[in-house]
Amino acid sequence: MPAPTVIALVGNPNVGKSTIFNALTHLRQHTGNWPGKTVATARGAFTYHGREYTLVDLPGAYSLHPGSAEEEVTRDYLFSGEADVTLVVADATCLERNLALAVQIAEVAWPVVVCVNLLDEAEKKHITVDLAALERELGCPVVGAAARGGMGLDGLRQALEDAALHPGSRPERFSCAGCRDRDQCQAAAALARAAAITAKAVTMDRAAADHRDRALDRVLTSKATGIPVMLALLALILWLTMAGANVPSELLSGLLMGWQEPLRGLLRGWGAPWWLEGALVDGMYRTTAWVVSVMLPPMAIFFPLFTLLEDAGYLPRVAFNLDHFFQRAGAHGRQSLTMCMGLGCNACGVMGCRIIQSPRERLIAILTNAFVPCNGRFPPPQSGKLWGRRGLPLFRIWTKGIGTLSAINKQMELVSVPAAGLDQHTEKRPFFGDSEGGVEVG
Ligand SMILES: Nc1nc2c(ncn2[C@@H]2O[C@H](COP(=O)(O)OP(=O)(O)OP(=O)(O)O)[C@@H](O)[C@H]2O)c(=O)[nH]1
Ligand SMILES: [Mg+2]
Repeated sequence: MPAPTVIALVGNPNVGKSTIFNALTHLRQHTGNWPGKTVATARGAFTYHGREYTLVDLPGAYSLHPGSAEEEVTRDYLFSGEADVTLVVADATCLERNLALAVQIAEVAWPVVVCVNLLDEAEKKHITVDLAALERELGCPVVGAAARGGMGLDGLRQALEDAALHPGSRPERFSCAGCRDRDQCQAAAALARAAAITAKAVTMDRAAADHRDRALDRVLTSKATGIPVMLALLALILWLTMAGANVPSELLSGLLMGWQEPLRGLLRGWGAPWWLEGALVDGMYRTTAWVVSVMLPPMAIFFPLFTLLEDAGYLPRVAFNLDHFFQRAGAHGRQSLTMCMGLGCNACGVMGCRIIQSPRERLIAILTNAFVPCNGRFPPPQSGKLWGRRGLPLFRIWTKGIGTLSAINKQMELVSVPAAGLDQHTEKRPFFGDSEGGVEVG
């Protein structure tokens, strides 16, 4: 049996690589509406026309000259030469920036297939992509897709098979032998080429395309309304999590605690000694029942609500709104998101710190996440009040957490690892920018 054909899945962040990976392999890689979710390679397999394929989902990259650890992972994998075919996923709504990477990749890897994803979003933004013109200009197969709805996936499988069986010849390579800074020269040439190709293959009604996004961004990220809207939204989520969880918490607690005596009776009936009964019922069972009834309902409310905000593309706006304040404490705006996650569960909050690129700021976020009270440390569920007698300790823990964050950050300033600004986002529905748009903080 021949070895599986290895396909590398590359592209800018948040263009739908993992969505395509999941659709082809039927696995469940994390997808979400912000850049930088995939931080390490993931592998999956699928079969098409009896041939086996291994798909490698790589972290998003803007260029082959890495500016972050994730880009390094992608670059190193591509240069390892393991992949037989490279699938470049591009966002149809901001093709120019995406093509710059595709052009660079075609220089170092072959055969290449380009998948222009998010055609549904492009249509909504009155952007038309001429796939045939793109194919002509790039010199490699180009497939259109809207992967979330499953559109174009059959064509993609076929194009991958064709590329694996008949790689064709690589287009002429760009030469910059005489240049002093080869990397910069290649990057500039790729950008110029991408701009020229986009001009030939993409038509857009810019005013219509930007109207809704700009209007939303004016409300959600402006100085006057951005912070109040954000505070109101986060307060609502917190209130729903704490007050709303009381009802299922009490129900669960009543149900699970009610099983204690029957369980005790069962053990006594079997003649279990008193110490075993105590260890099993008063120790293991009661603790588990307590933890489940206290922690499960808030988590079951908080995480879906947070996911809704994520899928709506609102979370990067929160990071953007708070970046200025966090920078004053020597931290990164994205830390606000990991601190929010910490409210649900500190373990998830710490794991989420992977989204912060700078090692120094990531370390700060990890060390200080424990000062955000997770729902296990919230006031007892019966209170349901944030600011009541029982709510006061929560507020105190919070303020202490923020105080400690500043203090630790001051110490961390001694660690001379450069900090990184927020990168440019391209969130999908309901608002996401194009190559000139999006949220950018230097
Ligand atoms: N409307 C629409 N949304 C899509 C499509 N493909 C992916 N998405 C959404 O785009 C967002 C990003 O998708 P991912 O698959 O996580 O993107 P990625 O390229 O793996 O992102 P990183 O791992 O961060 O680089 C998610 O919210 C997806 O649901 C599509 O064809 N149409
Ligand atoms: Mg991904």
